[in-house]
Amino acid sequence: MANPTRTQVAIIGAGPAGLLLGQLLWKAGIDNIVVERHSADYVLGRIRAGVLEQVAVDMLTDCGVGARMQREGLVHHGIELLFKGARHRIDMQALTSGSSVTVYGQTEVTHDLMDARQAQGLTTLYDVGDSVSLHDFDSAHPMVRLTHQGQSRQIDCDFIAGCDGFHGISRASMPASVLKTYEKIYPFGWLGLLADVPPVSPELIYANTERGFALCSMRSRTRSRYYLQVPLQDRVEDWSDAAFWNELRARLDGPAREHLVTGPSIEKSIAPLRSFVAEPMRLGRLFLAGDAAHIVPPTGAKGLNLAATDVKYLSQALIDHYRDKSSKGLDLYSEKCLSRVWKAERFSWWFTSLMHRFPDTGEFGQKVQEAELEYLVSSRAASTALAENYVGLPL
Ligand code: RFL
Ligand code: PHB
Repeated sequence: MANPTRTQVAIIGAGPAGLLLGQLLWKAGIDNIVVERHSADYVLGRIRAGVLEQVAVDMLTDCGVGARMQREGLVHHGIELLFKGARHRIDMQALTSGSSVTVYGQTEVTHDLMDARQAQGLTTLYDVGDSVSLHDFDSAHPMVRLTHQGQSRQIDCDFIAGCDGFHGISRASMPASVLKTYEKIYPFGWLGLLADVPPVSPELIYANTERGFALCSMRSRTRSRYYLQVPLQDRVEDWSDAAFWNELRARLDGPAREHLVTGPSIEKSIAPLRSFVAEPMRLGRLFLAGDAAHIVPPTGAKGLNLAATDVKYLSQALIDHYRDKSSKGLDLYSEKCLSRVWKAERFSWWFTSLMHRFPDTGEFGQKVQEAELEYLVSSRAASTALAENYVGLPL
């Protein structure tokens, strides 16, 4: 084995949570190493989130990686809800005293963070596969072992940040006896398609239709991202581009149908929908952040944003530890994160329940859903509740 390497914080996972944490710590002079199961190209090839809350935008700007997002990100002041064939705008700006969201893809966020990390000469060990194991995080001297480019490596550190997503090793390394998990699986998935065609409308359209949910989103003025609710059994191979466009068209209203521009897909994938929380988010010197600790269904666009706020709390707690020798932030980390996480879980579950067709809902459930949608767009109080959750609750 090569000589042990020493760093202050070993970060597992080079997704947005891990890379953003690395950037914030570097800015504060805290040394860190990121280890990633896959290659950088593989990470960038996963098409995921598209909507950033202002908190996430501010974090990226403050840590010096916001320039391209400021230039290319699209600021959205509202969203549209489509049901019973008509569209209703939720004016988030008016309902929340001026808040907005920024449409800028997770791929771009990740790209900007990877570029910054490389320019700063920071160590990222890619392609470590399943070799990572975490040790002694219940002591003052945690360590990470892995194999990189055929060589066994040991990283001695003060802390381990588990930013390795839902299927990572970090949560799995915590003894089951100390973890309590909460989970809800939804009886459908989202089929997503990315294409270089102009978006059907300037703002996002969330559609509840007899044929199921649809979402019209975008990555830029020339690149669209669309989603369809599909049964869990569907496989992406079963969906030709033509079948996707036909089904999307059938779920839109007249004007959108007319404006829809179709084209070859760049990417197509199916994601199952899940709500999940693991408590606590810390054990000794191992801290979980982002999808490693919690999953929300994508309907509320909260997953990446929650990862960013976890990282905000964690970076601040680590900075306080090193600068002021204070352990308060570290001790409160799990509690502070979970308070925000559960509010986002509630919102994502509620918005998912409102916008999708559920196989077992029955006629009564269907009528109640319609009544709630009508109430939502006709009551300022109800619209405000949607708007303030969508743009992001205060920290
Ligand atoms: P990630 O992005 O999964 O990154 C974890 C990284 O850890 C690596 N890894 C390991 N590395 C080393 N050793 C191991 N043993 C490892 N195991 C795993 C993985 O390879 C990976 O690179 O988690 P992170 O950083 O916490 O980020 C979370 C976000 O990716 C996620 O919450 C969002 O994408 C969710 N999400 C959305 N969030 C939003 O805020 N707004 C949206 O509009 C939005 N839309 C979405 C979404 C997620 C979707 N899918 C596919 C689930 C739309 C979709 C369709
Ligand atoms: C996306 O653009 O990928 C996206 C946007 C809003 C959502 C989910 C996904 O609620």
